[in-house]
This record gives sequence, C-alpha cells and structure tokens, in this order.
Amino acid sequence: MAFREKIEETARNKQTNIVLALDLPFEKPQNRQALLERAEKILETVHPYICAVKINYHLILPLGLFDGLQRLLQKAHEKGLVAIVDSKINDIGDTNRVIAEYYFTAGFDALIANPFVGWEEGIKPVFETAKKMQKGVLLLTYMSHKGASEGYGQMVIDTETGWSKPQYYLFALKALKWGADGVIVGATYPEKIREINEVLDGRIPIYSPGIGPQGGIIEAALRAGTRFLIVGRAITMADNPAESAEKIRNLAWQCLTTRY
Ligand code: O7M
Repeated sequence: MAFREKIEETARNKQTNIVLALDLPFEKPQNRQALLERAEKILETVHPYICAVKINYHLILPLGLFDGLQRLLQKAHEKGLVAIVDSKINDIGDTNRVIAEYYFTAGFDALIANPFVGWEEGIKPVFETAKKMQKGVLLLTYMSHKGASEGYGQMVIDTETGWSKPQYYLFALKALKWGADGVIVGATYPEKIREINEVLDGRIPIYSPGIGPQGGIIEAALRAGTRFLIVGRAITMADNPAESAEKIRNLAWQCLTTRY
C-alpha cells in the first residue's frame, strides 16, 4: 500500500492523527544503548495513541541507520505504525537520490524534503525513487520557528510565471504539481495553514509541528486545516508520555472530527 493510503488508514482505524516526533536529548556515544532502550520504551507505551513515528537526527546520528535504528523501525512496524524520516533532504539530485535510497531501504515509509533546491537536478530524483519504491515524500512549506519568515515567508518572483508571491504560496503550488504526499506547515502559524490549505484545496494533507514548547495550539492548527499533528517534547519529555499522548490524541481527534 502506498504511504498516503497507509497513514490515512492507520489514522482512521486507530482514531488518531498524531505523528510522534521521537526526539530525545543528546547522549554521549557510549550511552547509545540506553538511548535506544529509552526510545523503544516510549514507543512501547505511546503507540496506541499515534498513527506514525517521525525520526530525526536525534536518533539517526547516534544509532546509525542499519544498526539501532532498524530495530526501532521494526518495532514501529510491528505496532502497525507508519515511519517517517526527517532529514529534510536538501542537496543536488544525485546525492538526494542516494539519501532517499538508503532511508527507504532501511524501512522508512516516507521522507521529508526541502523544496528550496528546486525540481531539475534537485528534488526530482527523490520523487522518482519514492514512486519506484512505493514510498512517500513530504515537503517543507512553512516552518514553525520564528526565522521561517526569512526564507519561507519572503516575497519572491516565480521564475516560471513571473508572479510576485510569498515563497510558501509557490511551494504549495509546487507540492501539487510535483505530487507530494503531504506538506509541513508550522502549527505556530494558523493563518499560514489556512492560506496554504486554500491553495491545496484538500488535495494534499498538511502536517503541523510546533505545538506545546514551540507555542502552537492544537485547536487553532486543526481548525485552520491541519490534518496531522507532529508532536515531540510534549510527549517524549512528559513525566508520563503515554498519559500525555492520550490527552493530546483525544483533544486533537475530537477537534478534527468536529471541525466542519
Ligand atoms: O514538538 P517538538 O517541538 O518537540 O518537536 C517538533 C519536531 O518537528 C522536531 O522533530 C522538529 O525537528 C520538527 N519540525 C519542527 O519543529 N518545525 C518545522 O517547521 C518542521 C519540523 C519537521 O518535522 O519537519 C519535517
């Protein structure tokens, strides 16, 4: 099954639109076994409340792709979760293709890429590789941090149409044109979610990180049009991650299913 159907089906069946950002603080290399065990324990207790797990450099770097991380991926898949790798691919096409091949071969169902590199000799090989291997590609469209306005928010002149538009608006159009499986828009900017959702016209789901420690509000993001919430520290650093995940899931699902 293709990524997009897989995550929608999992979300529907488990009644959750939460993607867990399984990020943990820095550990010395000699403590990597303990780091892996901590990550596994969180996954073990939190999995009933999430539809997917997103893995970032926090674990890729210390655990290694074909070593500790594969154990974690196997566990995620055994629990029926979808696995997304968040390395925000951002290089020339040939390099991007190799990065995508490694991540998909390791077992990830989807990856995240940065549209700033453009299509030809940029992101095109990532989409080609994903299509060949039945995997998904999510594109950054407006990030959650304050500095996002300096890149994703700047007014630019589109080289193809000559239009003067905000960068994120053009990225949303490119996501449609390139056939992305999702776009990332910070939960900290509900007005951007709304605007991008209008451009996408319901054809591509929005994934929003940034609730909790970054200041985003669950209800505001979902009402603006977010489909999936990406949640890290509000769960991983909670005294009781399962309890926190359950609360966030219940609120988010209720919001999502009653917003229309
Ligand atoms: O909930 P947090 O703030 O602890 O973690 C958020 C996660 O989402 C963390 O893994 C970030 O790297 C990621 N993220 C953002 O916080 N902001 C963005 O704009 C984009 C991402 C992301 O997931 O990109 C794919």
